[in-house]
Amino acid sequence: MSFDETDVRLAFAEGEFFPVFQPLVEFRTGQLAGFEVLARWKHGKLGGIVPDAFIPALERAGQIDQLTQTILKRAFSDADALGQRIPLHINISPLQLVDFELPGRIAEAAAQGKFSLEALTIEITESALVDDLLRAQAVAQELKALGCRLALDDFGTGYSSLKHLNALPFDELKVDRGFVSSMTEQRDSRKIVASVVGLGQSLGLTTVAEGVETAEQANMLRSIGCELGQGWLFGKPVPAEQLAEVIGRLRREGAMHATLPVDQNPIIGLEALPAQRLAQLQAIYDGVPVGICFLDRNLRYVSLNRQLAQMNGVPAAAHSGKTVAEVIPIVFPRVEPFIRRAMQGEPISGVEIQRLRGNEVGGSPVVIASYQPAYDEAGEVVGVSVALMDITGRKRTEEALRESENHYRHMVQLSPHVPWVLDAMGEVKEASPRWESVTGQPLGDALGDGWMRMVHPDDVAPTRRAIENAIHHGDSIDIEYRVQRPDGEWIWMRSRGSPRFGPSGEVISVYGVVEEVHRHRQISEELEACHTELIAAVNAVPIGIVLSDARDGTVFMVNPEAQRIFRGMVFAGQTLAECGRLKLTRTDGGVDEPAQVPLVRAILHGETVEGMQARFRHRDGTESAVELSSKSIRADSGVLVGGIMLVQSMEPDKGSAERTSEEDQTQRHFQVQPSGDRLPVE
Ligand code: G
Ligand code: G
Ligand code: MN
Repeated sequence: MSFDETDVRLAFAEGEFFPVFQPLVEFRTGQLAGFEVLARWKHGKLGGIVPDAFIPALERAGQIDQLTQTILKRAFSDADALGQRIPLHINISPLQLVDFELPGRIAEAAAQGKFSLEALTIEITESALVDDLLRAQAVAQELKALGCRLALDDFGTGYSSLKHLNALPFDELKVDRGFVSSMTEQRDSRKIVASVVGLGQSLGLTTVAEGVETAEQANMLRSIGCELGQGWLFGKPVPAEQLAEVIGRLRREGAMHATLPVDQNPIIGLEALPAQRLAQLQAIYDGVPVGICFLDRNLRYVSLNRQLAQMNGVPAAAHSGKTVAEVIPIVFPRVEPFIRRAMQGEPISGVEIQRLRGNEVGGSPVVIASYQPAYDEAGEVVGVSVALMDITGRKRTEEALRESENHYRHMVQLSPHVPWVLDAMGEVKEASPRWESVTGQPLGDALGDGWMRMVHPDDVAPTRRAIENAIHHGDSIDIEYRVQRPDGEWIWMRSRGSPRFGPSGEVISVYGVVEEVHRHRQISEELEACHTELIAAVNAVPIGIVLSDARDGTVFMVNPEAQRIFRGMVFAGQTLAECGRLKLTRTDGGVDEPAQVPLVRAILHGETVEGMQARFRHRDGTESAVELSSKSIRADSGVLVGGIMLVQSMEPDKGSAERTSEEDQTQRHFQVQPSGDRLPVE
C-alpha cells in the first residue's frame, strides 16, 4: 500500500485532502476554547491515509504548502458556515516557517474565508526545528504582526530545545501526549508535565495538554495549573459536518468537564489564572505577619519569607541550601519531631514553642507553630510547610489585659453605680454584682427580664417604654423606678444608659449604670411636701400676702386674701411698675396724700413699712381701707432678692359674694415659682 506523486497531484485535484477538527477545552470551566485543524487524506483506492504517512512525503515533494493552503481554505469556510467565531489551531511544518511567502498566503486565505487572524494559532512542531533561526524569527514576527498566535507543538519530544522556546515569540506551549498519557502512573512523567507547565507559566505562555483521555488526568493537569486540554476525553477529531454537533455537546457538558478544584490551599483564588495565583501567593507570603517556610524532604529550606528569617535571627539569604539543624541548632531538637511527623503525612497545628534564643530581652519569644505536609499531584509528601506566629506580644497583652481588668473590677465594685448591659432585645446580659448589695436581690434573678419582677407595678410600663425607645430609636435612657428590697421596702433607683450602634446603625446593645437615688429622692419629696404645706398655709391665712421677685421685678405670688382685697389690681406676673401705679391715699394723720406702694419701696429702696393705713381706689372708683406692711427679702449673702407685702382689709368682711369675674381670672394667674427655692424673709 503506497502512493506516489501522481496520487498526490490527483488528491489535490479531486479534493481528497480535507480538515478534521478536534476541540480544545478550558480545564477550569469546561468551556470550548477552539479546535485544532488536522489534515486527512481519503485516497480514492487506498482509503484513509494517516498524516504521519503523507506529510513527510509532501514535505519532500515540496507540496506541503499546497496542503496547508487547501486545509486552511476549507477550514475557514467550514468555520464561516458555523456563523460564529471559533478559534482555530493549524499545524505547519518547520520548513514552512522559513518561507517568506507564508504570512502573505495565510493572510490571503483568511481574507477570502472571512476569518479573523486574531483567532488563528499556528502550531509548529519542534522536529529538527529550524536550521535558519534568523529567517524563522523574521517569518514568525510577520505572522504575529498579522495577529496570529504561535504555539510550540509536541513539546518534550523529538528535538526539544529550550533554544527555540527562547528564540521564537511563542504564545502557547503544547505538552506532548506521551507524557500526559503516563502521568497518572509514572512519577517521572508527572514531574516532567508539572515542570513543563511551570516553565510555560513562568514564560507567560498558555499551556495546553494533549492526549487527555481520562478525568483523572484532567484533574491532575488542572491542579498543576495547566490551562487548556485536548484529547479523547473532550472529543476525537471530527469532520466539518459534525462541528456544530460537537460545539452543542460541549456547551451542554461544559460544567461536567469543569475539573474539580483539587487545590489544597484555599487561600488561593480559584478563579485566578496560575500566573496571578503565583503573584498572589508571593504577596501573601511576604505580607502575612507570620513566619513561613517550606522544607524539602531533607529538611532543607526551599523558601522562606522575611518574617521567618527575622524570627530565626538569620538573614534570609543565609538559609538557602541549609538544613533546619544548621540554621537553628538550639531549637532544632524541639521542633524536629513535629517536622518528621508532618513528613509522614500528619498535619500538626497549634504547637506552642519557646524559642530560647538566649539573647532576648524581656523573656524568650513564644511562637505557635504549625507543620503541614505538602503533597504532589499524586499524594506523595514532597515537603513540609511551616508557619510560625509570634505570640510573645500577645502573651504580654494578655497579662496587661488581666491587670487592667483587675483595676476595672475594683473600680466597679467600689462605685455606687451598678453598670449593666442590655442586648438588642432589651434583656440584661450583664450587671455588676453590686446590684445585690444595693437592692438585696440576687443578681442571677435580675438577669434577662428578671429584674422587671422586682420593679414597682406602677413603674414597669414607663421603664419598658424607655428601654424600647432606646432599642428602636436609639434614645438614651434616664429613668427612675422603684425596686423592692427583700424586707418589702421600696427603694428608688435611677438608671441612665446609651445605646451602642452596629455598622448599619442598628442598636446592638445598651450600656448604662443604675444607682440608688432613694435618699436623694426622699429629700426632694420632703421638700416638695413642705412646699405644698407652706402654700396651703399661705392660701389659708386671713392676711393678704404679695411676694415679688427683685431679680425680674415682677409680682410672683398673690394669695387669695390679697386677691380679694385688691380685686384684680394686683396679680401674679404683674410688673413692679404696674403695681406702683396703684392709687393709694394715706389716711394716717388725716392727711390725704398719694403714697407709694410699700412693696415697691421695699424692693426699690430696701425700705420697711409697717402698718401703713391707706385707702385704695378700685377701677370702678370705689375705695377700700387697708393696712399695708412690707419688707425686702435678702439672700444669705445680703443681696436683695425680693419683697413681701402684707395687706389687711380695714373694712367689715363682705365675703366671697363680692368676688368678681375679674378676680376669678386673676386666680388663674396665681402661680408659685416651682423652683422651690424659698426666699428667706428678712
Ligand atoms: O491526529 P493526527 O494523527 O492526524 O496527527 C498527526 C500529526 O500530523 C499531528 O501531530 C500534526 O502535527 C500533524 N499534522 C496534521 N495536520 C497537519 C497539517 O495540515 N500540516 C502539517 N504540517 N502537519 C499536520
Ligand atoms: O499536532 P498533534 O501531534 O498535536 O496532533 C494530535 C494527534 O494526537 C492527532 O493524531 C490526534 O488524532 C491524536 N490524538 C488527539 N487526542 C488524542 C488522545 O486523547 N489520545 C490519543 N492516543 N491520541 C490523540
Ligand atoms: Mn498539533
